[in-house]
Amino acid sequence: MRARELGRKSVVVGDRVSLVGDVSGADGALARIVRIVERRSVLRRTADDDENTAEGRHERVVVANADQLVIVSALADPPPRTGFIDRCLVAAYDAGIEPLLCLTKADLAGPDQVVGYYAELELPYVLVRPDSDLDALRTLLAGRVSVLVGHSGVGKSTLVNRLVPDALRTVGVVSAIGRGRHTSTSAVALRLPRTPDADGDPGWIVDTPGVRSFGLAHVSAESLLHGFPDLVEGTVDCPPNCPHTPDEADCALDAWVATGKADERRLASYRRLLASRSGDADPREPERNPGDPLAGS
Ligand SMILES: Nc1nc2c(ncn2[C@@H]2O[C@H](COP(=O)(O)OP(=O)(O)O)[C@@H](O)[C@H]2O)c(=O)[nH]1
Ligand SMILES: [Mg+2]
Repeated sequence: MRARELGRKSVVVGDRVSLVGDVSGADGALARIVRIVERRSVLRRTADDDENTAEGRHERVVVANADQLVIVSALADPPPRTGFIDRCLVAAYDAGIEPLLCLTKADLAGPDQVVGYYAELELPYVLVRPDSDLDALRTLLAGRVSVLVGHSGVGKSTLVNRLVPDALRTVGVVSAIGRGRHTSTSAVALRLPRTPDADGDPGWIVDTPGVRSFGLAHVSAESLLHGFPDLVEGTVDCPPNCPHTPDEADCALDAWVATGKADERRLASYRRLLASRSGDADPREPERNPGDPLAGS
């Protein structure tokens, strides 16, 4: 239980805490959380993008002390949404944790389209198919705390069950619109099992079934840009306090993509996120970029 002196400060998954009381771990043992150790990283989200709404102002910490954000995206069924991935990259940068793209259902479609979109970034990725061994992924997870995020239906629970056979995460059914069934909502940390051929700490994964996406109302425009490292250098020639919006005639980003320094779809995606934060984006499909399979359909 939480000590009264912690007040309303909440303990989240990943927190390191000090305990007082019976720390034997035996059935019925009672200990009190008296201190939350300073967090090394904080992954946050707001319910909405717009900080002018009540939802947008409601910011919460999802996971503390994570090292890596594993963005799980299917290559098909449901199709990948680069808008969602871009949004996760911003959240990872804001949290100070490293992104890893995990592309599932590689048996159904190839990765070229998605990987090509991120060609200018040093974004590590792994491919997962039902019959693939998970060695490459396990290596990237070893020794760290990794948070898994992804839309439902992408195969996240299937993956967690393969990584941690005791986890017993419920595997859902992908319906026609590509959404699986939601069965639980709170984040849970799972210790990865030791493998015979690897020594050292296999790491932890944190499954976040309730997190469908990251609202970014708490992220400043400047931090938002850092989720797009391929665009950062392009802003050097912008006028002071350039908002980087499409109607800003002197924004240097248009020339940056026109001369091939970055993919124009990335600039469009950045501007869509900027717009969603000020509340004037199309709210229907905020995570779909033109060029994504099924975009606009
Ligand atoms: N073809 C294919 N199907 C997969 C793969 N991984 C998961 N699935 C299927 O996708 C559906 C949704 O999986 P689930 O793990 O519940 O997704 P979650 O909602 O992200 O947790 C299930 O029918 C899985 O059997 C994969 O690599 N390839
Ligand atoms: Mg699931």
